[in-house]
Amino acid sequence: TKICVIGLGYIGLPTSAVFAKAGYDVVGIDVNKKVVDTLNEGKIHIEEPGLPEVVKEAVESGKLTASTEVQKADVFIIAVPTPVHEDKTANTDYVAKATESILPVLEKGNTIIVESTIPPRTIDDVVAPVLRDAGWNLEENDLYVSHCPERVIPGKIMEELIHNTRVVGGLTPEGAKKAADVYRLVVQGDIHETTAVTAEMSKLMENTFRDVNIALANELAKVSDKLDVNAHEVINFANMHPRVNILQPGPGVGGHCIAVDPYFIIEKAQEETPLMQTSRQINDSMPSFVVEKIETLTENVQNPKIAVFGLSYKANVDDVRESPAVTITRSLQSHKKGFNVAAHDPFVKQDMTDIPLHSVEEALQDADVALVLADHRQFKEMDPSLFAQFMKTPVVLDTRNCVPDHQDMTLYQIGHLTGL
Ligand code: SAJ
Repeated sequence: TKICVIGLGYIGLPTSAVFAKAGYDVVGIDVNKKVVDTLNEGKIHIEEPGLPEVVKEAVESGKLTASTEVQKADVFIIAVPTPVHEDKTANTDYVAKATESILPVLEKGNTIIVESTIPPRTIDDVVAPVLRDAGWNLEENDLYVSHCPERVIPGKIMEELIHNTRVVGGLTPEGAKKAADVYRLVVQGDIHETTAVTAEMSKLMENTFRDVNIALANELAKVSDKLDVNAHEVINFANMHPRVNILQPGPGVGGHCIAVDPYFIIEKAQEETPLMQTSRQINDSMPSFVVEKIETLTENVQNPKIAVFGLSYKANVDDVRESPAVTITRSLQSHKKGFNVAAHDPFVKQDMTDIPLHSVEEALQDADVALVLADHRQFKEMDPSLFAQFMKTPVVLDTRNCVPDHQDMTLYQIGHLTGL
């Protein structure tokens, strides 16, 4: 079995590596020559625990190669981005282009799997027409077409790729079966076969479920602020109920999945989705809620210095895409109050953002407020006496409920702002 993976990003690259490691011939395709060259040297351009070792081994064994040109294969896995347009509708152009790109090399009996997250009916209405226009009879299974949404969480991709349950939706039942057989080569979790549109909707509902539930936690944080209640205690007690699991409030929802995917459903069913739409608004309102709290904390200070801890969208990753921490930092930088912002992040590297990065000590030196925006393990394990040691006034606003408290500092949390 030869596999051609289109798109060498956070999904395509680990997927290529896993199949190659299992002994299959894999060629990874990317439009970016630098990404291709890096991979052919046995190195990678993204950060993900466990991935560098597997890629190195796979490239050295000759099972994994990369190219900018598609090649003949038995199986094509499409893992290209589906960004959103300005109006939040999905841009499926990359999926369509990837499908077009394989037309010259397709052969009867090939299996085509789209892993990219796509709006409901994209396989039926975008992917299939490209193939039909090229003369393939999909109803007769000239080609086996399916959607198998990726479900891995950044930071644990290598583990989840193997162990997660997969849902495979075929354009035809035979298409689903063929794709399931492909994943059975490496996946140890269960594999369920269904229709393409059901697989599309299942994936989108997983991320929407999470978005709506985080919105509920964020709404609770705002209510708790108004009523002067500790939301973290409330969550703790409520979650002792056997059927309740409230998530954690925070500075907002980031990443390129959960903050985006609900819109793929909303665009197809505007009238029917008030809950999904409101949840997006609540989560998007959190950065300005945080900035307002910083304004209150620095009311009587001229040009306050804010030490920002964490720029990535969540704990222990370097990904700054759609990060609420970046939104908050930029809004402080351009604020009329003239904040002096000094950011620190142990994962994010300087070439990933134009926000200047500093060491812990530099960021804290003479700061008026420390603002914690990511629950990185380094912050959880940090010696909290550092705040009092370096800051002008040891006031900490922790939006992730992660920094240990200390007698020499004043700690506020999103969800527990008593005294503010
Ligand atoms: N967040 C909170 N409170 C919480 C949990 C998360 O504020 O209680 C925030 C995070 O800080 C982050 C955002 O939500 O900013 C999303 O983080 P996440 O860890 O929930 O999810 P992602 O975006 O890293 O990955 C999700 C996963 N989906 C689900 O868990 C349903 C992953 O399995 C998917 O594969 C991935 O989206 C994807 O690619 O779609």
